[in-house]
Amino acid sequence: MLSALLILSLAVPPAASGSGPGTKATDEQRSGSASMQDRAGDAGRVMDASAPASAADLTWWRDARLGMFVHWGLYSVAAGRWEGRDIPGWGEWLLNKIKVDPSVYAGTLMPRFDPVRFDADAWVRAAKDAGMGSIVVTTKHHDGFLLWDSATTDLDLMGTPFGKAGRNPLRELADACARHGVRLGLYFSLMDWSDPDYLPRREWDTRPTDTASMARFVDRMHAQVRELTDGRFGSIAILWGDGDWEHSATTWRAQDLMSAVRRAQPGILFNDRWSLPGDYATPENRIPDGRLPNRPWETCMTMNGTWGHVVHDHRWKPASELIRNLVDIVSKDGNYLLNVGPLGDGSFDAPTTDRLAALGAWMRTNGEAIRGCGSVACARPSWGRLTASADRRRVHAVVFELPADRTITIDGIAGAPARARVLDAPGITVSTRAAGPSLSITLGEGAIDPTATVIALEWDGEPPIVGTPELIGGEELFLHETELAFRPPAAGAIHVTLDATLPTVDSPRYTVPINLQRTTQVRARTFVEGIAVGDPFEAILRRAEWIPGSDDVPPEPGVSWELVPGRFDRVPTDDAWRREGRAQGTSATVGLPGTRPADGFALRIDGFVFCEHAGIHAFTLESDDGSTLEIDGQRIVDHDGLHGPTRMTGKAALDLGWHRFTIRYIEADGGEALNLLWTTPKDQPGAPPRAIDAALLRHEPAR
Ligand code: FHN
Repeated sequence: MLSALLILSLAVPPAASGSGPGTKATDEQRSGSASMQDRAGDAGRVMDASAPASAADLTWWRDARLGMFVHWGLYSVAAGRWEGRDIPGWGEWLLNKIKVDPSVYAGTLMPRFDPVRFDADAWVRAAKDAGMGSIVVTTKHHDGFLLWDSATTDLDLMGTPFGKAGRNPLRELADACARHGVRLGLYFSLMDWSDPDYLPRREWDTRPTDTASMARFVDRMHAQVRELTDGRFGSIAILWGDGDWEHSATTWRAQDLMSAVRRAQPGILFNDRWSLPGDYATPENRIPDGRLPNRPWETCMTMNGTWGHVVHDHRWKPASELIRNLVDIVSKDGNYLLNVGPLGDGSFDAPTTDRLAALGAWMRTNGEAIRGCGSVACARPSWGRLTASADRRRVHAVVFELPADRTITIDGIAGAPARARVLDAPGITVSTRAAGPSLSITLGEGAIDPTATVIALEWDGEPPIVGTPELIGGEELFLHETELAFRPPAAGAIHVTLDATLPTVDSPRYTVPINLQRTTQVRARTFVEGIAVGDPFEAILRRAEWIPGSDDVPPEPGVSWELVPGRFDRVPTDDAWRREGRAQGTSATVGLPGTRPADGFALRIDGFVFCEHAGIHAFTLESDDGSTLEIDGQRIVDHDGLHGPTRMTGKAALDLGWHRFTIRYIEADGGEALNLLWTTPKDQPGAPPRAIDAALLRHEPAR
C-alpha cells in the first residue's frame, strides 16, 4: 500500500462546553448558560436533513437585524411573587421555583389571566417604532400553558377569563403585524412541566410517572405546533423553539416536525433549539467575541434580569448599553432579539417603554448603519465598531468613545472616502486622511451622540479595505498540482512565503497564481506602503497520496457495530470494546443502533465503502458527542470530545474499489446524533455532503 495520505480536517472546532466535560449541570444552569453557550459556540453545527431555509428566506431576517422578544403568560400575572413572597430568578420559571403541583399553579393563575390592557396594535407599533422588524411571542413556555384555544389540552387560553371573553391574543397579534408590516414569530417550548406525559419530572414533582408516555407527549407537542402553523394565525416568519435540551432530535421527532412545518409555512425560519441546528444559532444573554463563520446567529437578551415580568427585578440595562450591544452584534454579522416582559394586564412597564423609545430614536437617525449591514474585514477599532452597508459601498464608523483630539483611525482602509458625514450631526465637518493602510477621520466642533455617533463613509466604488489575504484558488488537498491564487488587495501588495516563514515586505510579491506540486505551507500577508495590515494568511496545501482500493467484495451488506455502555469524554481505545455488557449488531447504513442506552455509551462501526470514482472524497462526520473516522487505517476526521450536534469534514484521495473504514463514537448525555455523509469526485464542486448509498456499504462478519 502506498504510504498514506495526510489529511487536513476542515475544522469548525466544537465550542468549549459551558458546563465542562464530566460535570452535570443543573436544570437552570443548563437552560441558562451551558447548553445555550454550546449553541453559540459551534459555527459548524450539523445541517438538518430537511432543507434548511434558503439564503433568500433569511434575507428579511438579516436586513432587519433587530427584533422584539416577548415573554408573556400565566407567570406574568404572578410577576415573580407567590403567596406574598418575592420569588428570585426568572419570572417565567416561577413554577420551577415555587415547586407546587402544576394544577395548583394553573388553578391559581388561570382565573387571574385577564389582561384587560392587552393591545396587540400597541405592542406591534412599539416594536416597529423601536426599529424592530419582527416580534417573537411566547405561545407556550415550560409551564405548559398554551396562549391559544387548543384541542390538545385544557391548560390553555380557554381556561382563562380572557379566552372565555372571546379574546385571541395570537390572532390579534397576527392581524396587527399584517397591518404594520412587522413579521410574527412564535416561541414554543418543547419541554412541558405540566403535561402528565412529559418526562423527566421536575425533582419536586411527585405525580406518578408509571402512566407517562413521552411518545404520547411528543404526538401532542407536534399537534400543538401544527395548530400554531396551520394558518389560523396567518403567516409565521419564525418558529422559535426552546427547552429542547432534555431530549434528542430523535425523541422529539424534530426532523419530521421541521419538515412538516416548512411545508405548511414556506420560508419559515427555525432557530437552533429543536435539538437540531435549524437556520441560525442563538447565543443567549451574551454576544460572541467574533463572527460565527458560515452561520447566521442572533443574540437574545433581556432588558433587565428576567424574561418574564418580575415586579422586583430592577437590574435594567441602560438604553445606551442596549444600543451599543446592537452595534457590536451587527458589526459581527449578528441579529439582536431584545426581550420585553409585559405585565399580567398586557401593558409594558415604564423602564421597557423608555428603552424602546431610546432605541427607536437612535434607529430613526442611525438605522442605515444597522439595517442590512454587517461586518467589515478590518481590525476592530478601540473607539467603537465598524459596519458595512449591504452593497458594501458604505462603511459606518460607529464611535462609542471619541478621543480628545476628535480623531479616530481605521487600520485597514487604504483610501479616503468620496463623502463622509455624521448622521446625528450633519453640521459637523468631517475631514479624512489616508496614510498607507490607515484612514484618519477628524470631526469638527459640535455635539455628538455620547452613546454611539455614526460617521458614514462612502466611496463611489468598493471601499479600499485591506487585510488578511483572501484565497481564491488552491485546494487544501490536491492530487497532482494546484494553483494558489489570492484576491488582489484593494491597495498595497500581498507578499508570500512557501517555506513556512512569516512574510515580510522583502518576501516575494504575489502577482500571478502560483503552481504547487507538493505539500506546501503557505503564508501570505498584505503590505501597504511597507506596513503590514491585518493578520497573515496561513494554510498547508497538501499533495495527496492515493489510497488503493480493494477489488475483493466484502461478504455482507451494510456495516457492523459494537456498543459498550459507560461514560466517556473521549473516544475510547480499542480494548474498551471488549468491556462487560457490550452489544453487537449490523445495520444497513451508518447511524445510531435502534436499541441503545439513553446516555453514556461508546460505539464502533466497521465496514467497507465502495468508491466508484478515483479522486478526492470528502467525508463529513456529524455527531453529538465525539467521533472519529479512519479509512484504511488513516485518521481522516477527528471530531472527538464532548460537543453538540456539529460536523467536521476530512478529505482523502481514494482509488477505485473497496476501502475499509472505522467510526468510533461517544454519547455522554443529552442530545445525540451520528451520521456519515460524503461528497465524491462525481459531485459538483461545493455540493453539500450527502448520505452514502447503502449499496456502497458492506462488512465482514463480526469477529
Ligand atoms: O428556560 C428558557 C428561559 O425561560 C427563556 O425562555 C430563555 C429565552 O431564550 N430560554 C430558556 C433558557 O435558555
